This record gives sequence, structure tokens and C-alpha cells, in this order.
Amino acid sequence: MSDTPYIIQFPKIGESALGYISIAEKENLPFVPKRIYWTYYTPEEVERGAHSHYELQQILIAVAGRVTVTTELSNGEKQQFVLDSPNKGLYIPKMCWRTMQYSHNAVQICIASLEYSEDDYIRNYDEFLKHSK
Ligand code: T46
Repeated sequence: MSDTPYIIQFPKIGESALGYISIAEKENLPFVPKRIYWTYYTPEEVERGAHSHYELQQILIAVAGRVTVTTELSNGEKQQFVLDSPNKGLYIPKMCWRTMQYSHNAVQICIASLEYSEDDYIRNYDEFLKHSK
């Protein structure tokens, strides 16, 4: 388990004449997935996210379009990632504030380490800062 976000390159098998397949296998993932969900048709002017998780780890993939993700760790370190390829994922550790913006055609898949629990969310930024190291 990493404490910081990082890009995961998934294998891209195929060729332009035939198309491609990418595969997420448990040996190549930082956790064993318990849940997968996807978001789509998010208007470009909408910012999603704006929360952190106490325990949840995630991998975000833009399987279509472009997703811009900003992350902030509890030590104040901020980063921006552009997910614009179906074989590129972003690992998001626990206790990481994130916001996402989407191109009009973006479909974002999230591979999650835990089942859904609203109790795992920190949706108040000041509350998140209280957990700063
Ligand atoms: C995250 C980012 C990347 C459920 O009922 N079950 C679920 O498994 C999920 C993920 C959401 N919901 C409900 C909770 C809200 O009423 O769906 C609604 C939208 O969720 P939220 O506003 O949290 O959506 P995003 O896109 O801001 O965040 C989601 C995930 O919730 C979150 O864990 O990290 O995607």
C-alpha cells in the first residue's frame, strides 16, 4: 500500500488495425477489489469528488475521454493528473482529498478496495485538514 497517488500503466494488447484490450489482474493491483463503479455524462463545468476517505483506496481509469484529477494529501502535497488513455490508471490512497473534472465524453471507472460506506467519507474540507500530519 502506497501513501501517495501514482499512475498505473495497464497492459495494452492489440494493434490499431484490430483494436486493443487492457487487463487489471490482482497480481498487478495494490489491493484486491471489492467494488467497481463508473461515472459518465458529467457536464464539463461540474467538479465531482471534493472528499477524502478514511480507509478506501481506489484506482480511477478514464476508459473514454479525459478526466483531470487533483489530489491533496494530509501533509499538504498537491498534484494534478490527467487521465486520457484507457490503459492508464491513477491509484488514490486513503486520506487523500480529490476533485475530478471531465470531458463531455468521459467515462470513468473506479476500482475500489472496499464496499460502499458513507461513514468512510470526509466530505468537509476543514474536517480533512484536522487529520493533517
Ligand atoms: C470517489 C470518486 C472517485 C452509492 O450509493 N454507492 C456507491 O458505491 C457510490 C460510489 C456512490 N453512491 C452514491 C452516493 C451519492 O449519493 O452515489 C451518489 C454520488 O456519489 P458521490 O457524490 O460520492 O460521487 P463522486 O463522483 O463525487 O465520487 C465517487 C465516489 O463516491 C467516491 O468514493 O472517490 O467517485
